[in-house]
Amino acid sequence: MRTRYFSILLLLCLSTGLFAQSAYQPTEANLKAREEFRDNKFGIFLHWGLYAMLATGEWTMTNNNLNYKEYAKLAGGFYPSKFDADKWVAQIKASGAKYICFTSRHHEGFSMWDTKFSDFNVVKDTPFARDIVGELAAACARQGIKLHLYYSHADWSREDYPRGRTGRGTGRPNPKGDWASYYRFMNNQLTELLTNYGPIGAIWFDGVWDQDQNPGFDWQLPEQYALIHRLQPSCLVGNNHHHAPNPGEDIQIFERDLPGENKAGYSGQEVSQLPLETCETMNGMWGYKITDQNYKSTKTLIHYLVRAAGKNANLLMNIGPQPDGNLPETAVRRMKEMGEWMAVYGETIYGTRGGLVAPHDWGVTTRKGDKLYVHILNLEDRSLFLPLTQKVKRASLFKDKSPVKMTKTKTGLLLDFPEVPKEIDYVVELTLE
Ligand code: H79
Repeated sequence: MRTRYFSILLLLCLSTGLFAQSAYQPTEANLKAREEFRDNKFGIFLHWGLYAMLATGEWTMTNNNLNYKEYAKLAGGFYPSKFDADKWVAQIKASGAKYICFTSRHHEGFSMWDTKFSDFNVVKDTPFARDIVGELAAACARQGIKLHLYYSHADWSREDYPRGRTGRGTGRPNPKGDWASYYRFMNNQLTELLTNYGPIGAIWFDGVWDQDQNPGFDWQLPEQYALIHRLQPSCLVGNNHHHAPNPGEDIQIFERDLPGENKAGYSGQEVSQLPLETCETMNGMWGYKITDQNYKSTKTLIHYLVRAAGKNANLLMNIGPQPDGNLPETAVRRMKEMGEWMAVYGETIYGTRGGLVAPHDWGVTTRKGDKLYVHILNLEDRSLFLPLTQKVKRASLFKDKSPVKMTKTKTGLLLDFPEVPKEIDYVVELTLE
């Protein structure tokens, strides 16, 4: 009996010891990068790979059960003659975005950089033979914008990737795969990405959900995250697994919903204290879809950005570049218009944190220093009551600093406007005591 207790005790000590050893402590550099990430507020997501050529989105391979050997032949025709990384970066910067998140390798398994660890890549396997991640990284560095890299955990082309919920009809033999080989492959690739392309702002994982129904499957994430942090301590790790964050992750990602909302169905998870980011498509698809011209209006896009900021989250807005290498014209126009708005109102977004008043249908608040910005997005009245108990020194219209009438009540503050707010975002600036 005694020996049994002893061994249980020993086991407990061992396991807590192991746990303590692997517990993630973000470095100073990482914590600083997290705050910069929060300050940046707005990024542009780019989904680009061979799927652009099929022009039906990035899930075509699995949705149409395309054979992986046939699919690989697309590479031989990949020649995006108009691709100009500097032009992309300039067009993206015009939106006011402070970072770009680029798909280095999506679920199709094609690598968009010069990788030694798979020939199924843009340099070795296409007539284009240019390192797209490399050109983009150089352009980002030249123009002073951060580069984040999306990296898929799931892979529909590799024979060593264990079969998951998706990509089941792509003809790969051996459903079991070879996990050790695949894990090594991913870590080798991540090492390349974090060694050869300068500072990478974040690694943005996606696809863990593919093994959700394989009981006991272990992605060995802590070691992979530790590798990333060892190579670049300030590189933020995010994972779009649709669950609450795991140890080792630096940001929490939401897909197609603002934190705390779950209209799309991927976001029932709790909202953590980590920096938050929500990604959304500018039309309806991530990868280029030729029939989808249903772009959100500039007003809707700005509202999404403002509502994200009000919830203390960043917006990562997606564009699917065309197979010819250009960004779609409508997307470029939307970015320009967002940028024109940000040039005026950026002060009320960048560097702010979610404000003191909870988000409402009428809008949100953001806060920076002694300023509380009231973003009125949807109001049919000439007045607005804020349940705000902090003392307010002054209320003015952000755009021209003209005074806004305010009346203190027992439970808050009543603002009166000369007219019903009609603008995209009617911003009232409150100066707090
Ligand atoms: O890269 C973009 C998309 O290709 C990828 N993530 C964004 C950023 C993505 N596409 N769809 N989804 C994610 C939704 C995932 C749906 C899921 Fe499922 C529901 C994953 C698990 C449950 C689909 C249905 C896959 C398995 C069942």
